[in-house]
Amino acid sequence: MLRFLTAGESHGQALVVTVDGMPAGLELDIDALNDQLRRRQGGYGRGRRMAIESDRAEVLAGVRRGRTTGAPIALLIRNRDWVNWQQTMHVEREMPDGASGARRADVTRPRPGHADLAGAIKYGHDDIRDVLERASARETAARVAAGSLARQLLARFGIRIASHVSMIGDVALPEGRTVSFAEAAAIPDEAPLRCADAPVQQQMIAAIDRARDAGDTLGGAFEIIATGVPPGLGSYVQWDRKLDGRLGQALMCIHAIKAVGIGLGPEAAMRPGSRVHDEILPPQGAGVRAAGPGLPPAADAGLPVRPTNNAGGLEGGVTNGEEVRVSGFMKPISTLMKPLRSVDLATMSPQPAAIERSDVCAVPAAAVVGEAMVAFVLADAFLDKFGGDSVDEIGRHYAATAEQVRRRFSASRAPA
Ligand code: EPS
Repeated sequence: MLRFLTAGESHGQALVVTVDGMPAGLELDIDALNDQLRRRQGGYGRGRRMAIESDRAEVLAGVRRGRTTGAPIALLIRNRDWVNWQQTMHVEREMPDGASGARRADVTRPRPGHADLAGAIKYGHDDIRDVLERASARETAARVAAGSLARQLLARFGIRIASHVSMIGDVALPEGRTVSFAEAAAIPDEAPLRCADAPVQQQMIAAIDRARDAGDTLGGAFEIIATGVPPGLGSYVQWDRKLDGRLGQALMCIHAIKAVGIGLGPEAAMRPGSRVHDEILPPQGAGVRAAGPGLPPAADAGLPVRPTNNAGGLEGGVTNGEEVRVSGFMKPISTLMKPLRSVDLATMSPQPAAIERSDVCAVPAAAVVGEAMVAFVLADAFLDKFGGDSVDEIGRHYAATAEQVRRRFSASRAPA
């Protein structure tokens, strides 16, 4: 239903993204969208590039007088670094007159862990720059822009998304420490690593400093929490409709993500069933709870109570009305200032891997990208269930379903 495609090279002119399937009548908050772009640029451990960029989206299509029209939405994010790269990245066959920046030598020594080697083999490139420019995580700025549109649609129905960084290298939140949605949402965007625990965050910063001093890099983990998610998104009836599978894909396809967990994640495999599954208790009053000021009734009002949420809000690939919790695990960035062994593809001789300007750690940025991807998948599943061509139409369907769920679990049916 909802889909997006991006284009753009890391040091090309711009990133572009087309979002198709957004309903008509959504008020677009461009400042909120740009705030998300700014959040993605932050985090301790980022490299010098982020001092050059100051990402802002320009809306080219699909919005008129501040509202979506139902047409595809096209957004453009310019690369400010382009002025430094025109001689290397020009589109024209010959170098255009007046092209600025430096003419850089070909990249021929693939970095282990990066798309460099696999991409050069696949597309037959001699200059690995043809691979790395598109494989770069710069592309995630476009995803955050697309995700922000999805997020604005979800917010219209009381669904909100936050994240926090739970691990950098081997420095992690203590075992069993659950971060509430409110806690994650209250972490200031300026917090160096957006970790919910200040002393742990200090240790994480020290770990990044040590890695930088050693010419090394660090990965880590983050958790995305979505609250206000109605029950019934996704389905158990077919493999490609299971929402946990779709969320897994949405996080796995973020650069450098190597594993995804839902709720307890891998921990669930180590515990007996009695310590994994979330018990079901009778509903506690079936009052109609508004999803927020001026919003329709929450679709989870009056549901049976779940004392725990180890399932991360998903059972059988279907949302159960609890918070959706998804974690992403990121490997360390592949560009090492103290490079690993590689081979020069021009000569096939052993050589250290290429060194490109890069980040030491980008886990906080990946968490913001994760929020965007989760928002996008949730919005798609939301439209799948409550679909319509305009926000008003979707709202009517949503309100009717919420009422039906509320009646089903209403106090009159519950034992005294
Ligand atoms: C990246 C390398 C660095 C990062 C970049 C991703 O860029 P540069 O090579 O220009 O220093 O800063 O991330 C971004 C530009 C971004 O916007 O996130 C890489 O090789 O993937």
